[in-house]
Amino acid sequence: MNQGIQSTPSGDEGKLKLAIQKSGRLHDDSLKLLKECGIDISNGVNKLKSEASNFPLEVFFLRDDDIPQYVEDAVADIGFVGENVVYEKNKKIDVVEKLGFGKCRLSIAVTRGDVYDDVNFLEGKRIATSYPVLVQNFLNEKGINAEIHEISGSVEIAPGIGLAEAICDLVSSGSTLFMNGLKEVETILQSQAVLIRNRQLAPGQQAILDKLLFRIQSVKKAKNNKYVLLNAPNDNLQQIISLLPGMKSPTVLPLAEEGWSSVHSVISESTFWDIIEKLKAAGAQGILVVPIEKMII
Ligand code: PRT
Ligand code: ZN
Repeated sequence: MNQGIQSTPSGDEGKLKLAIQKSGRLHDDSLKLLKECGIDISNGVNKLKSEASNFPLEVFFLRDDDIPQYVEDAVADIGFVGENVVYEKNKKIDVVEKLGFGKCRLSIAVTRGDVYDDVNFLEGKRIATSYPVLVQNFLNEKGINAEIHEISGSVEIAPGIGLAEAICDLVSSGSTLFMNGLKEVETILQSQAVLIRNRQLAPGQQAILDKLLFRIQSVKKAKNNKYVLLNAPNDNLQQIISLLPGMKSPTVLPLAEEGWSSVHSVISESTFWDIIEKLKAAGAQGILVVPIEKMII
């Protein structure tokens, strides 16, 4: 539904219009990401739109389901929205960047007592979902015929009230399925929030998007890395340095105490514990691990 926002096809080349969720699971993280990118947005309750005070960005607050259409129609130039919504709506827009929040999966679940060996269980069954397009694609891929019942909310109660034998819904912790006596049997999509864009941005708007993307990527890199400071005995310095790749190579400074050095470096979250254990084994002491706010490479 158009909530009174008018499309401006000619656009304002000096400004980018971003659509984010008005309220719900993606709202706070969308604003947090903008803040981490150094962009100040005043977020009044019941506000339809807001302007950044220090970046050429106008933010529209919308229902997540409407964001792909608004971006296709150029009412908004870009949007932050879940991949589940993007692929269900299938609009003519481009996905530009994964944003690292709103992570969940779209899964098929059946009653816990059912014996589910494989996807053939679903043949001839009724599946309740708010994602009919994605479920139909999945069934086609697997060569299964099943009846899809589209419902807009509380999908998890469908088997209990005799509406369907299976459901397909978003899952994060799994507790909603558990509380409703269901078990997850197939994951059809892994999803997170992504940045989408209109396919015909003016050059000025593309330049603003590039700036925003540069900031988003710096924030994401920083989150995936830690700054490490440690004391190393000079005897083992080479071994310790070889464990620490750093952005170029680690910084090594002499300590006041003879025979010791201070080593500084950046390590990635994914290899963090593995490397820390090896550093300890190599004689590193006083290891400090510090979060990084931004990382510009
Ligand atoms: O009003 P509007 O239409 O904007 O909001 P909405 O009610 O459609 O969406 P909202 O705020 O619930 O979710 C927005 C987006 O958050 C989704 O489109 C997903 O991209 C993402 N997301 C991440 C989730 C979840 N995790 C999630 N767990 N969206 C919904 N859920 C629901 C799920 O539907 C189920 O009811 O949470 C329940 C399951 O959670 P667990 O933790 O019990 O497994
Ligand atoms: Zn929605």
